[in-house]
Amino acid sequence: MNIDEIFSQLGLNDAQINSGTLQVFSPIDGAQIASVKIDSSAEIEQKIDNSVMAFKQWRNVPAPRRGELIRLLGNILRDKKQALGSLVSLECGKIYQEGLGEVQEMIDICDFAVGQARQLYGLTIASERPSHKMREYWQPMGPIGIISAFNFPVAVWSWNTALAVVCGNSVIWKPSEKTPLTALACQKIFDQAMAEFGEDAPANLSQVIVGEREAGAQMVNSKKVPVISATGSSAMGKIVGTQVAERFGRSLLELGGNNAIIVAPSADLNIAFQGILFGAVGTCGQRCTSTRRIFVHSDVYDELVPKLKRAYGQIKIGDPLDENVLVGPLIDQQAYDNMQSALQLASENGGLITGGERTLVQQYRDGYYVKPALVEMQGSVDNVQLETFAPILYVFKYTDLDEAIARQNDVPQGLSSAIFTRDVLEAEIFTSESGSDCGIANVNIGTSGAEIGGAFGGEKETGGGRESGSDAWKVYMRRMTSTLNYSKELPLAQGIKFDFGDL
Ligand code: UN1
Repeated sequence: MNIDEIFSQLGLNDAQINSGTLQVFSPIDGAQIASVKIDSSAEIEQKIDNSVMAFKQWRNVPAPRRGELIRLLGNILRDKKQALGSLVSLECGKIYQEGLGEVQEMIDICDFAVGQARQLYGLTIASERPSHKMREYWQPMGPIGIISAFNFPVAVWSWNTALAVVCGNSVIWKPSEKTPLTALACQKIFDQAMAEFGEDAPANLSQVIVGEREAGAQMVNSKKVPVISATGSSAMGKIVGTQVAERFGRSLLELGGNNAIIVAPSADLNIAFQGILFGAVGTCGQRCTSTRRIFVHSDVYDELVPKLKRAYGQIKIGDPLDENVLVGPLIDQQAYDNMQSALQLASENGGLITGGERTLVQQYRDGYYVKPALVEMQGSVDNVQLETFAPILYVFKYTDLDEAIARQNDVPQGLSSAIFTRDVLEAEIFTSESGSDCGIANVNIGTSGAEIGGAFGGEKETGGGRESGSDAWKVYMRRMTSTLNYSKELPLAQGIKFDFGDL
């Protein structure tokens, strides 16, 4: 599918993609593929007001009917999977298979949310008073602000939107300034679902704000937006979380990871090898769940690590739309520079580096293709604290499981983690209270590629938020506790007597 076909299948017309000042480049070759209009501050304010209006209407539509809109959205995504998957590849550089996978995550969360629309359950609670009932209601919150990153330019929006919408909220989305085209395409798809749905869907139920950091900040600081869901770096999340807290808003933060895999002596090394490779080099190391560190037991180190090094030397790097390619480009030069600085530091600290250099320079002068780097850390450095958003895998040796778990946990971030072991005791320890401290702790599965059915997110500087599956829907709703008296008396809780006598 060529670029014009992609745009036309996704309904992106010339006026939308060639009429603004925000230039959009494809990381494939650095060529400009569009220039889109940036929203002014007044336009953003208007969109926020529109969202409040849409919310006031939408909250009254019964939840199962709201689910119908998301069912339609999922169906259109099924139809447009190839086109949207291609645009994801074109705009953020991930390989086509992963672009398709990302759209599949959107479809999956839509299916999940449709079911959820009939399950917004609250508890009924036994009252301590006679002839009283206590129950919980879950009510919608209002406009939900979504800030997303370039690396999952569409799935993260859908995790938030599918649930927020069935919960009765409106949404406003500020995508990464590096990937506005996929956002505009999603808006088109959403509009199509709205048109098929009928008149009870209010205008502006979902809107996109195009802009840079200040555009997001305006939404973050608006009291009209009660929930902000932000995905990106820990540095960004610290600012967003603080600003939202200052106005007593609610934030859902999904920030950096520094994810590790432990390879135990009993591991099936064949699947460990595959899990490590996918986690470390997949998406060119630009997932928040990418594998950044491995702790390999000394008994299996000499079998596994040389095999990984050989694979690193052979991995097919190139145009992400070529189906033989496994590793596409980094997003931009900045990402490349950051990678080189991290490797420089690793080398100064005695790290033994395989790969890491730029490649395909002749072919793509403005595309930043790199050989994934594997760094064997020896000597005194027994951990790496910083997340670099690039394919760098730090390899460490260990001998004692408790010590490996302690090192795995001893970083500021707490997103994803994994152990490869066939020893059931080790597996249980890893997922116990004294095991991994991350939001995700897998056994015989790598750190990346989570399914949408589980709650997704992590602890510490990862921000503590959970989105997508399980009961993550609750973050988009407020809990109302209601006690109802069906007697002719007014007994007080805690047995308090408050006798007025005869007045
Ligand atoms: C992200 O990188 O921001 O678990 C999200 C995964 C994907 C989501 C990653 N399902 O790798």
